[in-house]
Amino acid sequence: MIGANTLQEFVVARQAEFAGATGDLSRLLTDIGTAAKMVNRHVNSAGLSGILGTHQENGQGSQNVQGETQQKLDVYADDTFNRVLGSCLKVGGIVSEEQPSIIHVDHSGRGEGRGYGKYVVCIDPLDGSSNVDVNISVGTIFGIHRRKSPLTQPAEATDFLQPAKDLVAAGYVLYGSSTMLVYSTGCGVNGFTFDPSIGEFFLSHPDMKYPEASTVYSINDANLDTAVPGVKPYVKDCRSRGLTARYTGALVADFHRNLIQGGIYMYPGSTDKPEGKLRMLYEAQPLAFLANQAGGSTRCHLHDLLHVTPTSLHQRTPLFTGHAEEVQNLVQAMDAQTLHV
Ligand code: AFP
Repeated sequence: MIGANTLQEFVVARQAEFAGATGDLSRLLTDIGTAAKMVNRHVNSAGLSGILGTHQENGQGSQNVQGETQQKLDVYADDTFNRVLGSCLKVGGIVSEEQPSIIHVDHSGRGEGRGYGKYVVCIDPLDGSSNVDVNISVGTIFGIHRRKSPLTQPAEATDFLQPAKDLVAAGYVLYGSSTMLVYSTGCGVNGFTFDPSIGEFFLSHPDMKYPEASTVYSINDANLDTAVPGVKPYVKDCRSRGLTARYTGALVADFHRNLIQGGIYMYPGSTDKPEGKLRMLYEAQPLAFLANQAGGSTRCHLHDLLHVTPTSLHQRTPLFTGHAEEVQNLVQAMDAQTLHV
């Protein structure tokens, strides 16, 4: 793809490969790139700009709909993505980790024929935000569905509650030692690195695929004893095969490393939390879509997560994602335990 070096050039060049493409999705993807640059600027200067720490409301720490303490940067990232996506004419609704219900985006006051956009976006604006205060990587995760409900009406929950296999695009931004935007529209996975001196994302990781062999497994070791049967013996097996453990506590960072180095990410259900911790719509589904496009696979417990239809907006799910062979090894270990129960 000669000449298609910036994110915007690449998105537009790829659009030309789809007969009948209108450019609407391209516009939306480049808007996500713009919002990512704004959040990136704040994340990178957080220690200097007084934006570290928890968000306060009426002198008290605020919590999001999940009951988690909100960081100042959570609130900034949420506001920024909602503002940018809300002004994109292609967006008809947003579901954010930080908001209790659907944010309806109505463009009817903005000119004739404009109502509600044809795409809905599921977003975790700042994943792993508890890492911010200790200067470790954080990320943004997004998934985009085409609406099913009429465009003359506000988006409905069913527009968001679609299986991951039906996403039209998904991706993440990793605010790390460098900032990267990685996305897929279902024709492979491509990664772009932000050059702060120019203010652009440039194609740096074309056609990302899991390597042949895995070297890493990622799990919160503190949860191992309570994890569903099969996970602990599988981790023991990983150790005996020489895989090394890596876990940052930011899903985007762990997923990205495992995609590049080969590995598996696990956040299982446990005896006290059978659904685990991670959110289906704006964490698990977009990453499952990307893993599949990169030759990997994803399970929520024993089911292929790509085919699961969510039932609620803030649903949680166990998540096992990464190198297809490792996911298969894990499934076999879980199967074996289930058979012995
Ligand atoms: P926060 O955004 O609240 O920090 O949660 C991050 C996260 O959802 C995901 O990015 C991590 O993989 C996971 O939680 C880490 O959870 P544990 O701290 O329970 O391991």
